[in-house]
Amino acid sequence: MPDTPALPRRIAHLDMDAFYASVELLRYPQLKGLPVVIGGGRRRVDDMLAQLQQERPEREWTSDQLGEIPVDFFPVLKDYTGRGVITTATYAARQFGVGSAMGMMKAARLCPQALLLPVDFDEYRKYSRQFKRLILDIAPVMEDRGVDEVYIDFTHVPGGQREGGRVLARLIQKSIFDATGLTCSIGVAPNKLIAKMASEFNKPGGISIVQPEDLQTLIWPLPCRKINGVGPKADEKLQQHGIRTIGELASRERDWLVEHFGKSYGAWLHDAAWGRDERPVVTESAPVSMSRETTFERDLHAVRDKAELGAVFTRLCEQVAADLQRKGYVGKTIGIKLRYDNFKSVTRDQTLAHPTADAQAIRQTAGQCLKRVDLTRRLRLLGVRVGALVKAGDAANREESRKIPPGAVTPAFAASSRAETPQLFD
Ligand code: TTP
Ligand code: MG
Ligand code: MG
Repeated sequence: MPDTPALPRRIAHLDMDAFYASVELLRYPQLKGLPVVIGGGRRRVDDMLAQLQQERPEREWTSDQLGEIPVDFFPVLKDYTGRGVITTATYAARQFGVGSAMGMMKAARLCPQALLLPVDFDEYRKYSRQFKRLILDIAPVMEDRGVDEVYIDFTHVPGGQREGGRVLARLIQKSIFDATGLTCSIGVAPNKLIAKMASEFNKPGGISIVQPEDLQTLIWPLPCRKINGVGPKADEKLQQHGIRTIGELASRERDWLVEHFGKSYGAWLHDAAWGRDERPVVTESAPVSMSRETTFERDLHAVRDKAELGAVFTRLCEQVAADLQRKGYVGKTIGIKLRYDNFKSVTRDQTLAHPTADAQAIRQTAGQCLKRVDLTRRLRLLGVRVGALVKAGDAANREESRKIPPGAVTPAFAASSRAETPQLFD
């Protein structure tokens, strides 16, 4: 008997559609189809109801009537002033050119009538956990890639090979929609790299199947930037060499790419352009962030207890850095958390251009965050957090780690951190 041939690898990438906005529309179905953007403060539903009660006292407003709130009660983008940034926008708003990471004032010029809703991370995390649980019930080999996306290994799942994965993808979409009312898009391909690109092909609500023989027709026409791991810097450099599409990248000799982009990144670019990627789907859920915090024996004051606070702060940064290095992660969102003597907490974060696990770099950025909080009150707790983690050796991260070796502090960094340290708690 000949051996049964091994099944071809079928890897899915699933990404929720307009995730934060779609979760908001579950509580405010009256906004369906309208341009809506999510951003600005973290106003709570309770505050909104209180305001509603004040402005429209003719009836009682409770949290189970959110769907009855008149559309004209919601704030619109044109009335917004400030420096807030949009986290995401509904597809109706995207038609006006509005999207993630855009400043809200700019978005207001493009789509003044868009409704503006505050972010509610707890709610998004709740739905995030729910849709991932639903997937795991159907396909057990799943890799968590953040709040709204996962990779799923379809290879050995019943139905996972049928129509290239379309049958299973449809089942997962239906299961998520029936349980939550949320839609997602799925790409199924021979590996993660292509699956990630494919999930974007038919957003929202799409399924895209890519077979190895589709490389030339479906992948090569795309701009290099669509490769997860080609950032703006690498893309700019590729363009300087006249390489715009993945096909143009594929036509370059591997040696040429190595010569111009370094041994590791150059070789990786070549493999990526030829659709080669052997990374497994890793089920162990990767941490999203790592943090250290400490509650003081007695409440400390930023000026009077400056030395003590400064030392604690540095130690927390060193501990987080050590945690990251031990577990092999780097992260680029550096955050702080304070709790005041009145038990009110505040957090601030700042995102670096490159992920790091370096204590000094963390200390420097966390210090910047500290400048953005009120330090006149006494503090009872201080915490430092590094988020947006990626594995230190990930392909997606190679470009950065090549430019900034782990642990290295650029001269600019070192100089500014020297200048800033003494003023931190002033
Ligand atoms: P994405 O999956 O990139 O975007 P999306 O789900 O809103 O829309 P799409 O249909 O194109 O997938 O990001 C998931 C969530 O992460 C998004 O809803 C909000 C948040 N986010 C930010 O807060 N800032 C950002 O710059 C981006 C890109 C996303
Ligand atoms: Mg999404
Ligand atoms: Mg996503």
